[in-house]
Amino acid sequence: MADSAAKRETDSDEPDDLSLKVKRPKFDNENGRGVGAKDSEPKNILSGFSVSKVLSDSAREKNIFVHGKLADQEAVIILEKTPIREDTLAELLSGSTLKLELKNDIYSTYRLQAPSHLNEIKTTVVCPATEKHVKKYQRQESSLVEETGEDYRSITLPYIQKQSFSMQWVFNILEKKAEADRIVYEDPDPKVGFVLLPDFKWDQKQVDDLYLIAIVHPRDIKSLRDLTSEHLPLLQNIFQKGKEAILQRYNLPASKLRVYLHYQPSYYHLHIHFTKLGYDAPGCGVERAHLLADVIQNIQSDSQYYKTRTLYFPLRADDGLLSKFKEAGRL
Ligand code: M7G
Repeated sequence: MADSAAKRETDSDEPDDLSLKVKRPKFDNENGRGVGAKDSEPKNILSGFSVSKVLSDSAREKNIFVHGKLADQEAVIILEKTPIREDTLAELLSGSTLKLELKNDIYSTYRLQAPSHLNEIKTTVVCPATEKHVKKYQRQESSLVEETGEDYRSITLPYIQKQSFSMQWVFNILEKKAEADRIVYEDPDPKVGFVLLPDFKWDQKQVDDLYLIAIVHPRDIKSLRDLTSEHLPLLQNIFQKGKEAILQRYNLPASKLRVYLHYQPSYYHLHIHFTKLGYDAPGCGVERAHLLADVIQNIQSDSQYYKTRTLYFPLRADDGLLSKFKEAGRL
């Protein structure tokens, strides 16, 4: 089993020290479909982006999701301000320019202009984006759906077989055609193996918002609904080795991790989310996240647990699956 990437990068015992050694992310090539990664882009491909609509934004999370066109293709871009890192504080304070805004008694506010390398915006580009991508990022009301095992077979399964997102990016990772240099750990076994790597939501600059995903090697498991006791060795392997690899690489013990599956996921190829406990990761709420530890126990007590149980999950107002539940009189 390959665990070449899962080795300690420093001998320090301090998680924060280790986080500073985490490798920098790299972007894929310009049209977003490429499989290579480069340290720097030769030109700013976003200078030609024309905005059609802001899909959502958040002053608190300091991000914005924008739909538009990039070289005549539909695109979604996500811009997000990144956390201020303790290890850059000294440089930030000494290397910036400071403009006074107001002074009143003991209080003063300033605008601090940081050196450009400390003032980056994490940018994600989806291009060409499908209508489904645009909907995924559009801020919308959600409704909680109640899905019995029978609903899954008669409503959800036929829908996801026709409508789900392309899984090309997943296959590129499994086949080392993309993001190969980002792999933290791999067990190549075709039955119980998986690839563990940083989720593209994580910029890897600090462990505070650590977010990795484990993508399974078997290609026939769509989601939680497919899991039975046959998959226990796979799930236990991911749980055990994923936690070990994260301890080795990021010095973060299992007790600081939230390890879970989404139901419904966006991508119907089984994958497990590893996020840092305390980080309010998108989609970690009880209406969508199922702890891997619970999943394993539930299957141990009943192999058919996830085939038969009623599962609850939120669907956005314009999700086609919600219409199917309405048409079937289930909402
Ligand atoms: P999900 O539960 O299917 O859907 O998780 P969600 O996106 O609604 O949470 C898929 C996970 O894969 C998410 O956490 C995504 O951020 C992540 N992800 C998606 N894509 C397209 C990529 C990618 O190309 N590379 C990496 N590393 N992660 C991705």
